[in-house]
Amino acid sequence: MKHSVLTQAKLATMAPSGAPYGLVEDAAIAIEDGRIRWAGPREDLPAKWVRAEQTGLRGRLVTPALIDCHTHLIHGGNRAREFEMRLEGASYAEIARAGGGIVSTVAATRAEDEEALVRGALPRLDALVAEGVATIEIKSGYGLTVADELKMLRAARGLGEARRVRVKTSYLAAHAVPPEYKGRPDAYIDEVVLPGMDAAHAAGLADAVDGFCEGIAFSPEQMARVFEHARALGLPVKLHAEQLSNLGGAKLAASHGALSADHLEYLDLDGVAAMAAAGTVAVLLPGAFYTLRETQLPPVEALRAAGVPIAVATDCNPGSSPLVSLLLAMNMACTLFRLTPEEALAGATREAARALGHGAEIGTVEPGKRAELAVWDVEHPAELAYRIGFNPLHRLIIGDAE
Ligand code: DI6
Ligand code: FE
Repeated sequence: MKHSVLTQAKLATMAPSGAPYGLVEDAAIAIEDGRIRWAGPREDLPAKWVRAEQTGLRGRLVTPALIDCHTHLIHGGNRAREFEMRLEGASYAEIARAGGGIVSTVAATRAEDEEALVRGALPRLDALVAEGVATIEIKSGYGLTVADELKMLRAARGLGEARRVRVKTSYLAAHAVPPEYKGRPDAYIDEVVLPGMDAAHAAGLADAVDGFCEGIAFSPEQMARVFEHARALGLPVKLHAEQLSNLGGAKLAASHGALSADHLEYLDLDGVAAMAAAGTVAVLLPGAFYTLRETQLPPVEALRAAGVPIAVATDCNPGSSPLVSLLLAMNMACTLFRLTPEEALAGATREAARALGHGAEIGTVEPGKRAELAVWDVEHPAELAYRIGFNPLHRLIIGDAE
């Protein structure tokens, strides 16, 4: 049995204990067989752990390892040219209608094989892991044929094998209508999205099903068909909703018991209430808000008042959020959306775990959960969201302290 004890830690458990951040000033954490067995004030450490091998952390801050619960990490090419076009005045929707946007990344992604996709994504994954990320969600959605969507999902799984990181995949064939189905979105759903979902599910490649509900993508009626199919397979759903306009996507997602509804700048009170009732997590993506120079703010105060859990993620993608830093996403969530630093850290740990349907296993430092911890060279947890472009990670501990 492998066991060890971390001591001299300042511990932010992020468990809802009443204390801000669940903070314990002089803490000890006992780890056995990859799980947290005990965490609390050092002076209360049970006798059975006192004799175990101890690692002193010299007062460093320990938090749950970070979780990036919404990324498009796997993709071919980049969209720096589109960045230039936006600076010349074109809007995201105009570029999409002109055949740029998501569809241009589709061409680049179709052109790469699985190995090239993994190779291209590894530096991005490494940047996130270097900041303390131990779990990452990765979507398909740039293949848009059955074979290319499966290729993306296999590449995502490949990343999880290449690094010590947990990858949760989302099948996002309902991301855009590919050029060969232009004007025929329902045929695309029937001929690609639904059969591809069956194939991804049969191969164990999809942990959830996602979609983009928007004027430039799929209507609520179309997404409902996709969700019904997912639920018949027993797959949880989530949705890109209310990013550019309000089509009632969050409400639709909530009515299907969605794990999360993401973006949400145009969410209305009806949608907030539906999410609260369903326990659907609001995933805020300030990197896309920033990149698109959006001015409509997500209704954070209403989400809070309704008790909707709020997560924060990078949305790392080549178009609307070329952001490869979860710490910076946390900072932006505070400065742009007025989250507190505590909410931002909860959003990248506890609530991100819930958004992935994994809240029982990860996201807080509590007995029974996986021992996945980030150790930081900071004095207070508010520092994690406070600095811009600085990485204070000391080390990531996954499993038994090594
Ligand atoms: N909303 C987004 O922000 C990403 N996908 C989506 O549905 C953007 C994807 C892209 O622009 O490539
Ligand atoms: Fe996204």
